[in-house]
Amino acid sequence: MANFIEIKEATMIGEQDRVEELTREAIKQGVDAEQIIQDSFLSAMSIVGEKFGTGEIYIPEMLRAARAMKCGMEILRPLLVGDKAQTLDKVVIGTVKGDMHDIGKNLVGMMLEGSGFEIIDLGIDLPADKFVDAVKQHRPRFLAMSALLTTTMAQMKMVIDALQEAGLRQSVKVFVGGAPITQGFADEIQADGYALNAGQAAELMKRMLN
Ligand code: B1M
Repeated sequence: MANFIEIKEATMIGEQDRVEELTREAIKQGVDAEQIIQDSFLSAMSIVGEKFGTGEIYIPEMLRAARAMKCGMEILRPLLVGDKAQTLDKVVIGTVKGDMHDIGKNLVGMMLEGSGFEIIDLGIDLPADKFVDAVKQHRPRFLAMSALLTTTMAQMKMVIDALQEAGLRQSVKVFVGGAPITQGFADEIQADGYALNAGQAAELMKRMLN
């Protein structure tokens, strides 16, 4: 039986080697990758976020936990991404300007890739023109933006406006997501879609293709 609690605790305290070892063990035991993400990694990040919020831990600890989760996620990547038997369409994805958070964005990218999409990951801290250039260059069906800070979510609207100005708004479906983002906010900035989590993003985009 996989020890979700042990993986969670090792992630919280940022023990990368232990996280890798336990994640490999869990895979060998045939545990579902998405269950490890849900019950260990996301649960760890949620506690880390709470502890940061109450001043119990500081940025270095939060960063260590994030790095440990990333290591574990890399081990799970092949299981999430699969063998890419079919390619559905292109998705350009990135985290908006001023925002360095990329774990959620990476997870969304992996789930989309696993669902058959071709992912063009632009990275983090992206000004609007980088998104616009990528849409011009790659002509994707979807543009997915991630923001984790209440101070950076407004950047999403700036990207949508910049797409409009460049005459590209109608050529791409804009999806937004991230912890502070809501359906209401997505409607307000006239995004085409909002997803609460990575699984939902993949489902919604697949549905929109039909
Ligand atoms: Co930051 N941080 N952080 N942080 N951090 C939060 C977000 C925070 C809530 C913590 C807290 O105070 N409790 C808080 C934001 C408060 C707010 O704005 N209201 C916060 C803060 C304040 C900060 C700093 C400002 C701290 C400081 O410097 N004083 C700073 C900002 C740096 C910057 O970006 N400019 C900062 C820095 C960092 C680290 C660098 C240390 C690190 C990030 C490392 C990294 O990403 N490489 C970090 C971390 C790890 C967190 C927490 C603990 C965890 C975030 C995470 O990775 N979660 C976070 C607390 C929390 O979220 N509970 C916190 C796991 C991830 C899988 O979930 O990203 O939400 P998430 O993604 C989800 C969904 O949101 C959705 O799908 C994913 C799951 O399936 N989703 C999408 C995400 N993007 C999507 C895009 C889509 C669709 C769905 O497109 C269509």
